[in-house]
Amino acid sequence: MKRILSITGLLLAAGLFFTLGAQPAEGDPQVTGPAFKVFQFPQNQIPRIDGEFSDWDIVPDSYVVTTDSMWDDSGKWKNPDKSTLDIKVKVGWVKGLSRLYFYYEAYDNYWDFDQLQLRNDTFEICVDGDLSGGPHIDQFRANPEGMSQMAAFMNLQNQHAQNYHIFTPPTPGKDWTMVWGPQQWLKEFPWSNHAYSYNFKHGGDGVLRFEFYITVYDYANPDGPAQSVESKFYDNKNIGLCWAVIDYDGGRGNNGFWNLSKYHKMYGNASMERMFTLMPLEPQFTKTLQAGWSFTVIKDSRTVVFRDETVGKVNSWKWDFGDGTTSNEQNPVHTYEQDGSHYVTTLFVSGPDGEDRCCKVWDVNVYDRNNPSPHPNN
Ligand SMILES: [Ca+2]
Ligand SMILES: [Ca+2]
Ligand SMILES: [Ca+2]
Repeated sequence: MKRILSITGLLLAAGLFFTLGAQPAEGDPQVTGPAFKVFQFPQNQIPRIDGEFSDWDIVPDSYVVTTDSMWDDSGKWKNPDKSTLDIKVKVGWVKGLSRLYFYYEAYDNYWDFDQLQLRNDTFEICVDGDLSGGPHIDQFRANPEGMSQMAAFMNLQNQHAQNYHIFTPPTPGKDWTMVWGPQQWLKEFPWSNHAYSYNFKHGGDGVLRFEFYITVYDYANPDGPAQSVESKFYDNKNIGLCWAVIDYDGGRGNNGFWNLSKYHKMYGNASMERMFTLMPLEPQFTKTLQAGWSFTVIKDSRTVVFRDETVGKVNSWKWDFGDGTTSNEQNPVHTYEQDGSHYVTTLFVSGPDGEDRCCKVWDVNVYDRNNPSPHPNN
């Protein structure tokens, strides 16, 4: 009898593994389907985290992810039912920061937030800024025989992908989120910030609106941000991101675990997240022609490699190096005759959409310490 029970147990466990633990396979629509889009805010229009949401109006509808893209993992609901939960999410980024901004709007028929514990209506997010995939919670560690769960918690949990349980809204007096790992600094300002707006009490129905940002790490060290590596964000980068809404509606357990992934275990295995693309600026936020350039000085020389970084169509370039000489090459290499720290260097471009220029004052400094020039330009 005991043996039969254990076989049944094994079969049950195997069944659970296949329904909950299977890896996304090649050809799976979750893997091959189009990526969701992360809106790029212009640098002078990033959201202010203040509970006022007009800063999100510039995000086009094509970026909105709704309840219709989600599955209920708990088995209670076959299809999304907007009478129990209806959400709308916008995600944004801005060039120069490794932050993800979120706008979260949700209708719930029963807002459950009266307990000082994990139980709370929750927006759970998992993010994997370099798409490394793989387990990021202790119980999914690869070597359970060789490493205790607590050691795995300290050495694995939340490091290469991060999980946040965000309370929507938090029970009064409770912190806004549970960061599931030993990196509690992640939920502090300036690594994150948040603001809610709602007008209901525990047990009531209504709409909650919420904006927040998080900072994404390829490696998040428990000791703090100085020991950690922020993700690098750039146009068209694909990242891993997923969320679930755990909807408590007053009963004993939850009344739905609405997941953007088909794989329940996305909460601890980044390979089960969804793909999101950090989009370039929408055309209405870009100039058709924007001159730009960067440079590198060859060490201990007066030779400078200039790189054109103009955005837009260009027919002709003119560089003024600030020493009385010019060039019409796109990416010139120029050797200054005099050492100097006061050169004013300008790139002029023209094309079918007009003209532009980019001037840098005293940025280009050259000094050949082995062979200093007799008449430095300063
Ligand atoms: Ca705002
Ligand atoms: Ca509900
Ligand atoms: Ca609820």
